[in-house]
Amino acid sequence: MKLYIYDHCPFCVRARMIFGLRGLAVEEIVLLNDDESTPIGMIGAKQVPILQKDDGSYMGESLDIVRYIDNLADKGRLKEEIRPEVQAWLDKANTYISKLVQPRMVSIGLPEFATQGAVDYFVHKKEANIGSFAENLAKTGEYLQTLHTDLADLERQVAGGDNLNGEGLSMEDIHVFPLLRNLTAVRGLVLPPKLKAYTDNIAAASGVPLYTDRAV
Ligand SMILES: N[C@@H](CCC(=O)N[C@@H](CS)C(=O)NCC(=O)O)C(=O)O
Repeated sequence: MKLYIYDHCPFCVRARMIFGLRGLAVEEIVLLNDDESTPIGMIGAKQVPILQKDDGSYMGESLDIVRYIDNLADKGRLKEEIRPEVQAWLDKANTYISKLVQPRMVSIGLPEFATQGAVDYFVHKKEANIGSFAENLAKTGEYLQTLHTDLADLERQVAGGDNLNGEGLSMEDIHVFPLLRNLTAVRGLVLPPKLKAYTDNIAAASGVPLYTDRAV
């Protein structure tokens, strides 16, 4: 199977996680960010992740891919339940995380931004949503203050080291880890101890590396 991704894409991390966690092999292919024709040719939309199955057919939508691979692997099933407290955290964090993460993604050597055209495409598209990257970078301290308060809340929900709910892998892990992983690109981020151990453990178990060593 082949998985078409951008390295920075949190939805792609969901799909990458399930392969690693369930021990199934997949070939990861990173598209250039301004390559519209490849994904549109596959699923009719400029969007990743895209799974190409062994029969050649394509599947978009990260959670569909996660459930498909989870069933295929047949090594237990992810619990669907997301605790209301965790969902509330995701809803809040998702209102500002992209302001911290997106401006950094173009400067940490990711393969989807290997050309200037790909960088320009991303900057243009994302600045239309979050405003100037430079202004957002200048507000890092302010955003981090909010984030650290919110992470202290999430820390109270960490019930296990290998999975968030303490009972086994679940959709909570599929939703939360990709955000924490991308936040490791932010210099100055301090994860509380249980979240730090959890993030390190899921990175190791899933094979999705963190950005800690290139944080800016
Ligand atoms: N609902 C989709 C969302 C996927 C998505 O939004 N992917 C982003 C990358 S993070 C994308 O391809 N956006 C188009 C672009 O960046 O031009 C899923 O869960 O797979």
